Amino acid sequence: MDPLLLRVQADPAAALGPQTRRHPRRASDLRGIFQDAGALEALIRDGNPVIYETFEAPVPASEGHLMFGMTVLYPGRVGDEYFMTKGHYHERRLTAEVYLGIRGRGCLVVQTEDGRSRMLPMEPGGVVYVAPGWAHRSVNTGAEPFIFFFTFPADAGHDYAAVARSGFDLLVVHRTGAPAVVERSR
Ligand code: S6P
Ligand code: ZN
Repeated sequence: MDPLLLRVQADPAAALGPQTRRHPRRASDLRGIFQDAGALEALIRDGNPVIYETFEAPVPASEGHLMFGMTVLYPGRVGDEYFMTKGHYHERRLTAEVYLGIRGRGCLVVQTEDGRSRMLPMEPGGVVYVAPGWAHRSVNTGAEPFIFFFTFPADAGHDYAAVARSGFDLLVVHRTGAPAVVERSR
């Protein structure tokens, strides 16, 4: 393919051009990730909103390429947990990823298969390096859409099943008017 020249801005579809691939995730796609299953079902009955959408550049998912794009994670909560992405490991575990905050506020929750976890706050201009082997999930802790840029080896693949089995140990919840990080009770 030819080189691409794009502008990172708060409107991902415009920034990434007409070939952008958009992947919306609705509340009904997120069963099993929030602690309060009843609150999620209520949200599904109440219009089943898009919780986040990913916009990917038209890059082949093959060796040598870097996939890149932007995620827009809308504000809101399910019970006391902020809206968040499903989260995944890369299928090829030894592949990394870079996130750059563009708009809004949030964080990345990351975790390894041997049980280490961290919460990394993100704001516009902040860069997070997700090292190889760390599962990652983003969380919108603010009142406006949280938009970030990402790039990773295009053939990394996504393993959602491992995260679905173990969950993340850290939860980002709304407590007395502000975000707080708590350990999930088992
Ligand atoms: C891909 C990268 C992001 C996420 C997106 C949605 O490696 O980490 O593009 O795909 O933020 O999250 P998820 O967990 O539903 O793929
Ligand atoms: Zn990833």
